[in-house]
Amino acid sequence: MTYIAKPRLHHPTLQRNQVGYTRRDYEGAISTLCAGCGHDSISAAIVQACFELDIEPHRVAKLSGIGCSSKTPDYFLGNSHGFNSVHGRMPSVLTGANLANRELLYLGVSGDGDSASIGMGQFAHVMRRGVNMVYIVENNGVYGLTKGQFSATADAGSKSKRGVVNMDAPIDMVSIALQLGATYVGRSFSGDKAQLVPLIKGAIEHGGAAFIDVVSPCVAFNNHPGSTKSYDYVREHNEAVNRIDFIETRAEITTGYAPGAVVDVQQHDGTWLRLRKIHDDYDATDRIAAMNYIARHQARGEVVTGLLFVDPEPHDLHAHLNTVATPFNALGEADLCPGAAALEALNRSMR
Ligand SMILES: Cc1ncc(C[n+]2csc(CCOP(=O)(O)OP(=O)(O)O)c2C)c(N)n1
Ligand code: SF4
Ligand SMILES: [Mg+2]
Repeated sequence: MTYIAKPRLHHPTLQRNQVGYTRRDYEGAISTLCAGCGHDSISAAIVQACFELDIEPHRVAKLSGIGCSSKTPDYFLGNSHGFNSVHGRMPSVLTGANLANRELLYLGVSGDGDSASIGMGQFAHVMRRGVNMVYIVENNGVYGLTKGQFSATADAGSKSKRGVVNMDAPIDMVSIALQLGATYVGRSFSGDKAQLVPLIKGAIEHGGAAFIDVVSPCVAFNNHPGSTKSYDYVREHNEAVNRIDFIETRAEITTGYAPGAVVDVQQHDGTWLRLRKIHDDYDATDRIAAMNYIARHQARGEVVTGLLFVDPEPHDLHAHLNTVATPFNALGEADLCPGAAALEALNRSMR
């Protein structure tokens, strides 16, 4: 319950990271979600990724919409900035915050209802504009918070808990993100922390629009036979194309893999993504091939996971708009008010 405060005491020998924080410093309030909800595992993966990357919590801004998934930023990174926006409108609030201050790490957390139903338009534009962020959709195929209606990601033919069959075609968030130009696209499963944590770490270091679709079963409304977003279905149909290791410097890269078994991709900030191939024919740097591969396997009912696409040289919105690097709150009066002559020149140029 949220009114029960989490004890702040912790064991004095708890491991600290390079910036002096323990894992506890990245946690938030006690979760009020249902026991076993996939969303809580995603929160734990975010905590672990930020702890391991030595991120200072005050450098992070968490943004969300409305839903059980959108409540989760209360349960991690309790010392970071946070804004719980309106249903489906997180992307525009995140875009505005990012434009005002590019020095924070923007973490957007949303649900399949929040992003693929009411927020589809906003989702599309934040991806195509290349906003520098980590955008996570906690995808359970239903509106969990409002008691289990099908969302737009529910597969056609899948059944609700009451036996109703969904007849509408599903929206595949990963395919849409790829088509819209996202430069880092992954899919994972809340039950696979070994895959999810490095995917989040790679996304944090990416420097462009990074999107991760995480299948996250809703134990209250969509975890029964007939659901394609249940723990059992995803375990049985999970087709991982690669395993990603996040490596901070080249010096840490060790070999020992057969030639062709791994691909090392350097991101623009100097970090490395090591992709251990599971499917030889999968190339995570080829956008069109990735879209084809995902569509073919999806038609067979498989859930393709892993790092599905990465462009190691992303361009973000600030580069497109040629914005000033200094955060707005650090600009002085002279920068913000260039004077009457400058205004007159600007007005003249528009006549
Ligand atoms: C404008 C508006 N319309 C509808 C709602 C009702 N509503 C709240 S959460 C939600 C769906 C949430 O689904 P999802 O984003 O998938 O989150 P989940 O609870 O499944 O994690 C809806 C329809 C609302 N809060 N605001
Ligand atoms: S209703 Fe579903 S999505 Fe919401 S907390 Fe419970 S299990 Fe999670
Ligand atoms: Mg949902």
